[in-house]
Amino acid sequence: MTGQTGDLSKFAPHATVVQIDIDPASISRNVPVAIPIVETRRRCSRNLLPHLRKPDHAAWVAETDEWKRTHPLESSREMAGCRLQRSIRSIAAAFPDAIISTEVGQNQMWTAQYFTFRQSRSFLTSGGLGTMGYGFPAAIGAQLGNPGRRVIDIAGDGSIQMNIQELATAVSEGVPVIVAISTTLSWHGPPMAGGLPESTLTPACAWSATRDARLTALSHRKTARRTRRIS
Ligand SMILES: Cc1ncc(C[n+]2csc(CCOP(=O)(O)OP(=O)(O)O)c2C)c(N)n1
Ligand SMILES: [Mg+2]
Repeated sequence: MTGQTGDLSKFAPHATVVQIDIDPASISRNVPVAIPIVETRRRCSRNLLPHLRKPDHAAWVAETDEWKRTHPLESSREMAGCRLQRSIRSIAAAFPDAIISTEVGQNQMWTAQYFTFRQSRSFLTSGGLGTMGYGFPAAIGAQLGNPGRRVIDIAGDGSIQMNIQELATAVSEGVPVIVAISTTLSWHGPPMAGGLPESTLTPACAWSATRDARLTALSHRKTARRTRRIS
């Protein structure tokens, strides 16, 4: 709740807000909460988990199934010019059992849609208040925890720069993660005065922005070579 909540007076108007925080000073700091709980996460989870009921999502799943039917992903012919999406499909074909992390942006959205995951608990992505720079350290952690699996960070050319210094960690620790960096021409940024030109919001423009996406895979070995060359 300390992040971007927009107009606070309109924040979740019908919700009963429960805030769990170890710091009493943070309770109701931004949004008035109905139920404050000052507790450590561990103790709180331990006490709350036994009371959770398994939710029934059948209606929601049926609704999303209907959306998938009425708005399917574009056919491969339609995405012929879209190299980023095709590259993600290629990565999925080459490494179908990989653990995938992403950064934030198109790299994340297209990966979520075009990487066909065969195993659960294999997708690490910073949803919600998504944080650029998440994917690479997440990949390093996943690789350390799963030495037998291929781990790939599908990154954007912007986000990778947030934690690119961790290449040194990957090399010095011998962590063989792959980083696939997509180079896009799309525009991101805070809202411009007067809003974005309408054309940049159209799907046609999104396609043309990704037409020029190029994907570069930096393997650990190449990275090590480069690092040696630099040092
Ligand atoms: C730390 C941080 N700063 C800013 C943002 C806002 N933001 C979301 S996506 C994005 C651009 C990401 O660019 P890139 O990594 O190249 O991804 P692409 O969309 O090109 O795949 C920005 C600035 C953010 N989510 N996190
Ligand atoms: Mg980019």
